[in-house]
Amino acid sequence: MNAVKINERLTVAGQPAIADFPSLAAQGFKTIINARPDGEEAGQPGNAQEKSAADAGGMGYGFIPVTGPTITEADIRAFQQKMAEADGPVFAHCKGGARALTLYVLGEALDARLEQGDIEAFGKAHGFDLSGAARWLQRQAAAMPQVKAFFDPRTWSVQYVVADPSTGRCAIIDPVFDFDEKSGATGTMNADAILAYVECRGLSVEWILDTHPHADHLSAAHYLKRKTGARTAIGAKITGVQKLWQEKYNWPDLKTDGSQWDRLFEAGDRFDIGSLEARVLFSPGHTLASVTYVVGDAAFVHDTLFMPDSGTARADFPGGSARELWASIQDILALPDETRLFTGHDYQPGGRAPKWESTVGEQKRSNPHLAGMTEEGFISLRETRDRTLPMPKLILHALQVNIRGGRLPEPESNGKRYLKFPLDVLEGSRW
Ligand SMILES: N[C@@H](CCC(=O)N[C@@H](CS)C(=O)NCC(=O)O)C(=O)O
Ligand SMILES: [Fe+2]
Repeated sequence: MNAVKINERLTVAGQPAIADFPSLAAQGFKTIINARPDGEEAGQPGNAQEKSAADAGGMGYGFIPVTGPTITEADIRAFQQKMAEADGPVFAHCKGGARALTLYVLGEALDARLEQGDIEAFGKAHGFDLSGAARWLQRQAAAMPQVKAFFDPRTWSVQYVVADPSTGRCAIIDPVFDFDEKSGATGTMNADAILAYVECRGLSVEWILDTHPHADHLSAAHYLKRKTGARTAIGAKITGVQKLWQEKYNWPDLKTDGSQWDRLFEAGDRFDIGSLEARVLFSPGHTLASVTYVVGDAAFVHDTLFMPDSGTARADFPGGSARELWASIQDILALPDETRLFTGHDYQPGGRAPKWESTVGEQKRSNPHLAGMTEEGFISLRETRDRTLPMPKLILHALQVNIRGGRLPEPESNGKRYLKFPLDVLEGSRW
């Protein structure tokens, strides 16, 4: 058995024989960690025998069976935990020692005590090949989605491209279709800027996602689908919003089955962006169809939380609810503290430069609508503020386009398109 002392707390080694255990105890080892799955080779003592031999020697014992390519962060944290619990030096082994040392160095790298670039040299200095550990960290870095934001100052909206660096596949989230309500002109400046970025980065668009039917801008989902061929999607509760507005616009022919999108997401649904897995949380409150997209360590929360200095989204649109918004926000805050949160609007309080990225931890600490807040306190604050807010200037323009997946009304006989405005059907006038 080849045993190498790494430091005062850790020795890594190849497979010890059961007969070696009393001498390991005599040398002062307090815990044995076995990183080998049972049955790797004939004659291997295995978990049960090692555990009883460690017990007999008065040593602690941990069984963290791994193979090089399938190590997960849970294995690394379990190894750290066993080391932390030991009240003296630890003897960790696998078949030859490399996996045991890999578990250790990956923990050191994740906690920033060891540089990724120094790992292989560290291994060599101790006689081990740690190239697998270096590859593990590269894969882990690649699993973090790359997020590019596009801020639209006309509507204070933030649009995103979220990309998988390892495959170059991406999703576009909440793209804006430009509209000048004074002249009735439409434009694709925002959407084209996104397309130019996608092209320049050599990305391929897999999804065009909306977090909810926006009330303050037109969605560019349909335009981008025509340009890229990517699939469109939104939360499944969009059908409820379609029914609500079908009545307000008096549109008996409107299809209210969500068939204007390629996919309707249910709560908990998962989908892929290249090799990244995305999942869907229902986040009703601002609208009844709102969802959050969680991709790796990033969550696209749109109109739930804004930046910590800006509070939360309003909850007074048809189908909105301050109580539901509170519950949705709690689900978002239950994500790990370091989760990157990307909001859908920034209203630049005090004229500060636009910002859109925060973390769960920051929101918990410093969003005045949340820190130290009770559910009832939040509801009362939200409803009081909402009573002062005028309707967004584009709500009647936007909804009739957005409940049809971003499609403009069909042209009339003269080839021109016309919007429709219901009078006296929407509450919330502020004279
Ligand atoms: N002045 C903007 C207001 C837009 C608005 O109401 N934004 C919603 C999100 S779609 C919101 O939550 N606003 C929160 C607030 O104004 O406090 C407009 O007319 O477009
Ligand atoms: Fe919104």
